[in-house]
Amino acid sequence: MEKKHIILIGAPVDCGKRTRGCLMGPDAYRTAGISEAITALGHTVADRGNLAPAHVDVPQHGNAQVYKLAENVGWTQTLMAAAQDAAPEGIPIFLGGDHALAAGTVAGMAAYAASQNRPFFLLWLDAHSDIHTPDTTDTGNLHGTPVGYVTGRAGFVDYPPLPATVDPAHICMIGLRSVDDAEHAVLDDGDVTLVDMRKIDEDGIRAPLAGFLDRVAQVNGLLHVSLDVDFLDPSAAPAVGTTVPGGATEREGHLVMEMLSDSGLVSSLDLVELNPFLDERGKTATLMVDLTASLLGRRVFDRPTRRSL
Ligand code: 5AB
Ligand code: MN
Ligand code: MN
Ligand code: MN
Repeated sequence: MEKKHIILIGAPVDCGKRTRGCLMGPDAYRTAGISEAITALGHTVADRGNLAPAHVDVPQHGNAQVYKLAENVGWTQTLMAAAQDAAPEGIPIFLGGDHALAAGTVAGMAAYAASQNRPFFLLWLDAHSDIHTPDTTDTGNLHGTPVGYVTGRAGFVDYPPLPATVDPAHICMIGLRSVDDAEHAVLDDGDVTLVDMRKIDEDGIRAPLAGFLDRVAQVNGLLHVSLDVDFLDPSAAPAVGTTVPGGATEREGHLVMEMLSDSGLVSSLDLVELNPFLDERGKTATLMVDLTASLLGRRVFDRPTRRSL
């Protein structure tokens, strides 16, 4: 694999839901050896440390359930700028932090792609579709809304205006198994490519991902990958507040990452929803670091292993 410059950006976002602990995520990844794993593959790494959210004042949202709106808006502003700042220099990896952070990272990367006249694509690896708006969320937890924001849905009144919206036809969600009614209302007849667990069980995870990557490659797109810990089965990755049984296996996770690595298309990555307070002896943090290493070129053999190839 081509050697890259990797920029680690700590985003200890913990305001996207009521269960606390994701603020410890960036340091758990560092403790699990993320920098060392990346440099061992021959890439260079710059760790920019942890960011803090911009301070903003916003009125309470009309939906009284909405939790910590001001902090979410502040993080969105900060991370949108951080993504645009880092992207010209290398591949940013955003160390979360809960998934609310993707409102900023995805919006920032989409803005960068637009500035380069490159089409922007989003791969969403998650049990959930996270396409609520502050008006449709039942829980009020804004980590369930970043895809709603970046696709330009109405209702994000106090959020920064989007420099570039993400085309739903350029989004592929893999791993889905918990989608709310209000999310079905936008997804069922929409343009997002939806790969739920049934599809994975029937066809395998390779075919749908390969189809999406072909589409990105055909138009020389930039691809942002957002990896939610709960994409994985809780038996492999217990350190998450929103566990949903029946998720992707460790092996499926590695295959996805290896295919992404082979594609050479990935411009940026979110590692989100790790709650180290809920982990078992660092198992989940270590797996997330290993998956990142697969994405950046770690292999058992650096050549095809089948003799027929
Ligand atoms: B995650 C739920 N749809 O809106 C909601 O973990 C869960 O970032 C959102 O994918 C899960 O609260 C957000 C029930
Ligand atoms: Mn998520
Ligand atoms: Mn999720
Ligand atoms: Mn979650």
